[in-house]
Amino acid sequence: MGCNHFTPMKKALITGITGQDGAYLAELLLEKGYEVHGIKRRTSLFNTQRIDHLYEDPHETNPRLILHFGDLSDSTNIIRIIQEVQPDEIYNLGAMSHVRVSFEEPEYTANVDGIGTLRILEAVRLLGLTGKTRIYQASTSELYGLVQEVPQSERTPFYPRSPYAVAKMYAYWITVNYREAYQMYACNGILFNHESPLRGETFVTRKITRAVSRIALGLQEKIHLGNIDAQRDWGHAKDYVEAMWLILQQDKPEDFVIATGVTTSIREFVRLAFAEVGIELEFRGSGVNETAHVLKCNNPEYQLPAGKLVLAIDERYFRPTEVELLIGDPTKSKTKLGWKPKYDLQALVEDMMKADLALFKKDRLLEQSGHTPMNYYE
Ligand code: NDP
Ligand code: GDR
Repeated sequence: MGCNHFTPMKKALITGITGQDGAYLAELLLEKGYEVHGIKRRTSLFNTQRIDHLYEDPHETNPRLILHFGDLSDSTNIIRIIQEVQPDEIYNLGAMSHVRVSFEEPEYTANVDGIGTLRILEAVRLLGLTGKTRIYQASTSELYGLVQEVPQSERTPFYPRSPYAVAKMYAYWITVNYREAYQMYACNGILFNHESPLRGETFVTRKITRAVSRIALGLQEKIHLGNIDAQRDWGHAKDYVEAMWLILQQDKPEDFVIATGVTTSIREFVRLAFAEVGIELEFRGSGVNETAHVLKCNNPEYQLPAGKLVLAIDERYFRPTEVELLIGDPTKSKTKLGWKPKYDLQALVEDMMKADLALFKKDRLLEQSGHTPMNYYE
């Protein structure tokens, strides 16, 4: 969809544009002809690596990607940016998005993930933009928490199990409330876990694909994980940002579950990632004593001996309260939005492993030529 002289370019504002989803969504909206504004936080080091390829020099004429300094904890900043941009669509993706970390920073998480959403809604209302600006709220399958029923749909009751999920529950309901109270086009996308080569390094899938690449290349001995019995419904972030856009293009504002409908354990994800480098695993023991060892290495490029310990459990990664099983029912999004994911789990693992192997092959080259490779933290 291009734009011509007669159709003014649509403007979108993305909070969290420097994150995984923000980067894929910005790319998608630019392709669709939007002018894309993003809010980025001031940080002591650059934090725009995921969108650098989309960046246009502001000194050139009419850049279509424009970044604003801001923070979801700062109401006046949010009001000013929305007033300046006058967006047709706001995608509220900004959040302290790590469930385990939310137990360490509960108040900050409530402020940014919960009240931050209110700040966006209230800014749109106060600025008289309720008839113009459509709002997407990044809701989450974490709302389902302690299993009430499976698969989980738009009608499944919530039972949040972390400060993150409780904050997101406030955000969910305040979005519904503003829609009903002020006739705003404001919607929740209840997205199940979605991953990609751009996934943050401390989320479990990316932690695994990075570690497996490094282990295969001889840069790391083993990986430490927490609860590998947990099961997640994993999709690819590229597919999921398409759904966010579709949610804002409907006649009526509604909430949608976005999921694949397939669930897999963390243990199985580990097995699939090792299989990508030709390594078969044997799991031994159980609970905190469970370990994984090389059963067979079928790829001569990676010389790992049979029996080598490659995975151990570390209780530090356990959560005080866990979400054990997520499996989404995407029937509504399939029928009403016509949304269908292109990636299945196997294709997702392949994509992530390909990217991380390439990344760490560069690292190995650096090491072999006497340079210090990147730092690696678990
Ligand atoms: P990321 O953690 O990759 O990105 C989060 C973004 O929010 C980053 O741009 C981050 O900035 C920004 N941010 C953090 N704190 C603030 C703040 N105080 N003010 C403004 N911006 C802030 O998350 P994802 O891209 O994976 O997720 C996007 C959204 O979707 C989040 O709200 C998340 O909770 C939600 N979600 C994610 C799912 C998933 O599986 N990925 C599933 C369901 C929901 P910086 O780069 O500076 O840290
Ligand atoms: P999640 O994602 O909590 O589902 O939240 P994460 O990848 O962090 O955890 C998934 C499951 O893996 C288990 N796990 C570990 N997790 C991490 N991070 N590190 C480990 O070492 C580890 N070992 C086992 C966890 O206990 C958990 O059960 C993500 C985020 O993107 C949220 O913002 C989003 O709302 C939800 O997905 C849907």
